[in-house]
Amino acid sequence: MVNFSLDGKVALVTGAAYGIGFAIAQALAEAGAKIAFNCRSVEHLEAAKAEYARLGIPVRGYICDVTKEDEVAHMVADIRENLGVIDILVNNAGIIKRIPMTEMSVDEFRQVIDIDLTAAFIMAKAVIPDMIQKGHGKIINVCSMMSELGRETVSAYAAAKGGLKMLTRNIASEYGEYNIQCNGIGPGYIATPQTAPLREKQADGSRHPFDSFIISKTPAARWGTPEDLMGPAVFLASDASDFVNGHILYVDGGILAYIGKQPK
Ligand code: NAP
Ligand code: GCO
Repeated sequence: MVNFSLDGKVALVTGAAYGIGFAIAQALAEAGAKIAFNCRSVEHLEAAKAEYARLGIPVRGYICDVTKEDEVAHMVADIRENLGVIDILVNNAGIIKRIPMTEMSVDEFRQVIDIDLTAAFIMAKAVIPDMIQKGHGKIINVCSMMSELGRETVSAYAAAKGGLKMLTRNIASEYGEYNIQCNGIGPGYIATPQTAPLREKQADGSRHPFDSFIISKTPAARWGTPEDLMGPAVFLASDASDFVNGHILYVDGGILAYIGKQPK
């Protein structure tokens, strides 16, 4: 019998106050896991706790910046003490800066690399020793179309998400023998606050040109929703994926398979 159940598992989803992280945390909870999550703003934390409560999902929420090793160590220790050893880590927290590369400061570039790539290293490093001791573990890194593709203005983000794909493969390579699976989810274009500026209506009420562009690039002919990531996340967190390691599961409505619409 295929086992998708997460009963008795402890999951930490970073940046799960809203957007993709929230949906993934909800899915893991519905599959039986105990949930911990973090974000940086108290306002986001409180709003998220209320939303999880409304859905009947018990959570432990933390104010923790994933780029700060001491804050991460404190959070991981608190989860171990109050919920148990983390079985499932989802590195979801991330930001984007859309700035042409020649106008981007080194500090801005470094901030994106710090949150979108270095933090996944910090988080994984904090949980792997316990996973080795326990004899299993699942790490899911939230990658991107930009793990494979480039476009104008997102140099730092693409560099970080490309790096995250390789960090994923390296964790799988280095810790697979300890029954730790590290895989990526590569969302396509998903309607969340991060992509809201790309979907803003024009003054005349028409669609943003980037919005129309994405619809035409996506065989499914729509933006993804955070809910589209729920099934893939449960699969990669469960025993059903125990021989899947170092894989990036793209959940993109077909974007990466598609050459694009031919001109009329
Ligand atoms: P979002 O709506 O902007 O949510 C980001 C979450 O991360 C928030 O909860 C935010 O809360 C938290 N966060 C940001 N920086 C943090 C930090 N340093 N420490 C802790 N928490 C932090 O983003 P999203 O669209 O749901 O994206 C989630 C992930 O999926 C990101 O890694 C993103 O790059 C990736 N992704 C998104 C799309 C898409 O189309 N939306 C596609 C592919 C991949 P606070 O602000 O309170 O910290
Ligand atoms: C952008 C977008 C993307 C998406 C996503 C694609 O400006 O191109 O924000 O990078 O958020 O990561 O998979």
